[in-house]
Amino acid sequence: MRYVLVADDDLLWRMLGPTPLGGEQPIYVVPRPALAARITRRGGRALAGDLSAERVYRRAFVSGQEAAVVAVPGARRARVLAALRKAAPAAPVVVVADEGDPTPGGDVTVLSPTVLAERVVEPALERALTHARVDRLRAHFERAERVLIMIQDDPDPDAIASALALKVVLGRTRGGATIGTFGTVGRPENRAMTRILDIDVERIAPTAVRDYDRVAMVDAQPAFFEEAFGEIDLVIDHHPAEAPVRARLKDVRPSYGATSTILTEYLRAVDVKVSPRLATALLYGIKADTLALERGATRADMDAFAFLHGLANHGALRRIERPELPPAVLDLLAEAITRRRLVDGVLFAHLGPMPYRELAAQFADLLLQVEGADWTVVSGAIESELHISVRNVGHDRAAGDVVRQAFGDLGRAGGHRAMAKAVIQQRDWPADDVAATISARFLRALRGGRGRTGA
Ligand SMILES: [Mn+2]
Repeated sequence: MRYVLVADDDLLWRMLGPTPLGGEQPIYVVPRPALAARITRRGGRALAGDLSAERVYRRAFVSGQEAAVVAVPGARRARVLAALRKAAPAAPVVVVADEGDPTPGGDVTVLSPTVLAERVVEPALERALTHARVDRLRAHFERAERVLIMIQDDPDPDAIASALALKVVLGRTRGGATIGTFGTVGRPENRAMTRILDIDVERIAPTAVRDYDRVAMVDAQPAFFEEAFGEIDLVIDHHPAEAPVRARLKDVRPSYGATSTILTEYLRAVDVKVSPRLATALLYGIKADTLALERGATRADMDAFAFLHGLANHGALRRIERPELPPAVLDLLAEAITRRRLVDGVLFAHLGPMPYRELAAQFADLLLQVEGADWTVVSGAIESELHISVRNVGHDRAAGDVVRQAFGDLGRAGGHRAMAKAVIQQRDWPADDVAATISARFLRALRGGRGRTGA
């Protein structure tokens, strides 16, 4: 589609230049031959003629279906539109007009200069600012031999993806920088992510931090760690700052739904090629942190999401999001299903000893598909701890509140609206019949009882 750009000065030419629009170079229609000559000299296409006469438009429109943009001020605009319409009655027309201008009437779309600035000038400015920011951080990390990119203790997809993206932004692919955590990647989806996308997350000791020349932190801030950090080199995060962020360079944007969105903007601003592997990681990071754009996602998150969606490997993403159950746990699941109890819409299942700590959460997700189960409460023991995972399908009581009320006096308990968990030391557990005690306490809390007295 070719565009016909009608203006009585060089405003449109200055803004848009000779760059193709809609796949073809646009043609400028201007009143002064000198301006048309200047546009042609600079590589554009232009026609000069009386903008209020039909003739110039007969030359500009070839098919009559070209889209026209008209940027001519108020008084002369009506005559310009009338002449244009005679030559190309079917052409879609966009008029650039001030908010106060009289409506041009007829079959045209009006675009205010403010909107033009918001859609064209602001994104370009933001991109330029981001470009400058990336240049600064590249310069800061350029000479470092050993670079550490720290993420939280139980790294989530947003953190893992952001760390991988920062490596790419800094031009330090495999081996050039360590993605480090003091903890381990726990949840099965997150383990699947690192395995399927081949991302190395290294467990490091707090004392090892000083072995690195440069330390960056993504999706977290130094104050979030129990271990003391001195001033580090870089923090990129979307959590609100709880304490002044001690870093030479920092980019903290609490309005963003995911740190992956910030890194996606970095990659786009400097035109780094985003591989399917990196796009998949970042897309999953944004999905996980915003519950697929349903929670706390902004315009920026949606833009990044749309950009990454076109580049990601969706087969890999499906395999990550539906983690496989190791065959060894199927017997456990079979037993749990046999011993399940469904009471007032709450499905209880106790696994007994379980092979890894995320299994209770995995089964709680799975069993929520059972008809009639508005809640699932799945428990299991590992090492010295009892883990209780709770899910609901949407309820007027938040899962986190109910779990805190039911088990808060015994150990760590809490969570969000739809998912929560409690972790209790077995020695603090008040009774022998674990399954019966869990259901009694949970139901009492759910029905509004205080759940504080022992079993
Ligand atoms: Mn995050």
